[in-house]
Amino acid sequence: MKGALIGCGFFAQNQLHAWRDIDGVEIVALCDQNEIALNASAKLFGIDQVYTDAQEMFADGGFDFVDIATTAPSHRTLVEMAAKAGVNIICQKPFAENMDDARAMVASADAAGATLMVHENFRWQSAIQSALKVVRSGAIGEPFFGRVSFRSGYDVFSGQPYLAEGQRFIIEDLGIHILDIARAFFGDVDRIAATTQRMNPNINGEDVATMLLEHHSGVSCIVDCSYATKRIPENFPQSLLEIDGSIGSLRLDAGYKLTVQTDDEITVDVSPPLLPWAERPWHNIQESVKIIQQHFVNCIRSGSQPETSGADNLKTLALVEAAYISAEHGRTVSLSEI
Ligand code: NAD
Ligand code: 89V
Repeated sequence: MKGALIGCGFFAQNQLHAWRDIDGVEIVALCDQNEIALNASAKLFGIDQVYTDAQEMFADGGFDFVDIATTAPSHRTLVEMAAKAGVNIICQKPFAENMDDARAMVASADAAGATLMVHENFRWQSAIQSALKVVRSGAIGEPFFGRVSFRSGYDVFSGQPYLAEGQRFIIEDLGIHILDIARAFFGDVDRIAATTQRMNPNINGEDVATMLLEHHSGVSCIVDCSYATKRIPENFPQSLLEIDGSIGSLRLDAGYKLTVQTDDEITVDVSPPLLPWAERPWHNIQESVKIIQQHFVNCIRSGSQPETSGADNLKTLALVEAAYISAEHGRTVSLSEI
């Protein structure tokens, strides 16, 4: 399977490493408007076919899928270009800047018969997958309460300076992952209420968000995110879980400790492996990149829909929109409004 990648920036390096690890896949073309970034990645990964214009890359073709690793403002144009070229698509989160764009992108891939998956990787982290396996097995019974929590003081702005610039920050960039984890455990959401705060005076958007989700399944779930939390040890980038079920409970605590409590209590270490190209503390995210990309390849090979397909991700993106509306207007928002 041959692929092309657009956007050779900060995070794409992980994606390029992970593609190299996946059997039967080769990235044959690279594109970036920034020639310095383009040439650096081409040299590091030994890729000869390079473009500063995505249109030219699609016109030349020679690949079965495209990996879109640019930031959100370019996603709609690039996804529609890829659909027109008839290739399968994996696109980074946030999938789109608004729901209209996101719906149009899903429709364009559907019309072309192309697989469209969103690189929404947090639910694919191995510690989260271990917890999902326990809950889906019924070991704690029917869940009725959840908390998915991400609280950190890590400086994300030095690697990703654009995160300090937007009017929106933590829900759109990080909360989107945490909301998606809540969906993976408890399914679709009927209503959401959210508050936001900005603690860091040097950024434009909110860096704290506290959300209450009412799932269609009846589960109440708190999703809380902060990049203003000073704590030792620093937990970046771990998502922590607390889930209460009818016959037991589950916790994923800091340090990747997974505890399942029924009549007995069992704690296991679900630390992610440190891949040869990975670096702490990012290794948790880096490993999930390989897992999600492998899932994309498996789905294309078997003709099945990815779990985090474009269509599925509309529901995660709708939660982001609803959370901002809720925080702005101080009211509970029904997802049917979005
Ligand atoms: P970045 O700014 O470092 O890199 C983006 C690159 O895309 C830049 O080199 C830019 O020149 C290029 N680009 C932009 N528009 C283009 C176009 N139309 N054609 C060709 N090249 C174009 O950004 P980043 O930090 O690598 O983030 C990229 C995406 O990855 C974002 O959507 C971000 O939210 C996401 N991200 C995801 C995770 C995760 O865990 N899933 C982590 C970090 C970042
Ligand atoms: O995953 C992300 O999108 C990153 C980070 C973990 C730093 O928030 O931007």
